[in-house]
Amino acid sequence: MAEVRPRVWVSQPLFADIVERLREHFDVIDTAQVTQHGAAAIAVALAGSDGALVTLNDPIGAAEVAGAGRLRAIANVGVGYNNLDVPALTRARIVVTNTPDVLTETTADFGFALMMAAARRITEGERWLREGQWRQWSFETLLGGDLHGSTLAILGMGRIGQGIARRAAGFDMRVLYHNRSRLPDDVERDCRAQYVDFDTLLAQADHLLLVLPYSSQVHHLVDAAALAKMKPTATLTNIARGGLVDEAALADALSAGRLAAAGLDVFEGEPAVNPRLLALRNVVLTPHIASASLATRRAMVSLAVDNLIAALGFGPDAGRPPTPVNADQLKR
Ligand code: 8YV
Repeated sequence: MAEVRPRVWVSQPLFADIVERLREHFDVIDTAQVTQHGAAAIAVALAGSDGALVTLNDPIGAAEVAGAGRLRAIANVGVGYNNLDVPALTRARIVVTNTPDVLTETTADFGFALMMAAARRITEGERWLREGQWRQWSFETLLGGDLHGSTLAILGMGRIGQGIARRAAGFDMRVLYHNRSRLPDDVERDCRAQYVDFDTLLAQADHLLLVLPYSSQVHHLVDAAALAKMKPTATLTNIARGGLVDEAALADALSAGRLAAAGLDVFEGEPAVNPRLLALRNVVLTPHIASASLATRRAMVSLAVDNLIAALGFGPDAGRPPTPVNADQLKR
């Protein structure tokens, strides 16, 4: 009788040469085009699968896995995994993995770039020039805020936050941070960062950067009240998740001059963007590309493939995926 190979579902096109490695062990059901799968389609794809390689486009919870009796592992391509209901997947005894570390430096680079673009009005200036509005050089055109010597405020001081703090030393910035828990002294020293409470972080920020994981507990953490505590000359940059910011309150603050500028790589309803933000000049908008260098996106897929192979009991790390999310919970 022919051997029955486990089956895995790859939800999006993800570097075919890397995904190819899955075929050594599994039958692979891949996806030729970027697809916004609905809940029913995800449930059907998971129903006959032993594992899945998914991205932030693919929300998966109890309903999607209810009929997936064979499903043992979901490898998310991304460090953030708020698309997955991890408690529900853990209850269903499904291993969840993510892709930390490999994207830290690339994402920190981008956070810095976005913050600089917002503060120094780079995309606004480019648009103005392309619109043919630059008719004469003038001393007071597009005056922005400085990065060097300013106060960088980082909300969420995990790996990416620390990467941004280390970059700030080169710009002679004072670094403040707020985090669920304070970092050990040696890490604070290494990052030259000082822990402050949330309100102090808001009040003292010249440039506030959001780098914390999203969960329902921090939904709209940056709301009208938080924005009102910031300096009108400050900027806000979000490379974490759109749901952290009340976009209507942000648009109010930006249009009223109560905040100088914003840099946003993530949006609450992405890929839809709040039309009020689209209409504002003092916001730099990018389509969730903070980790999108070629090398890093390839490294993310490679790590996710390693995770899936190992989680399904194959390869050199069989049974021990390199970067599990719920290994401790599953042991209980
Ligand atoms: C990914 C991200 O591109 O890693 C994350 O959390 O937001 C991005 O780097 C995205 O998650 C792809 O699924």
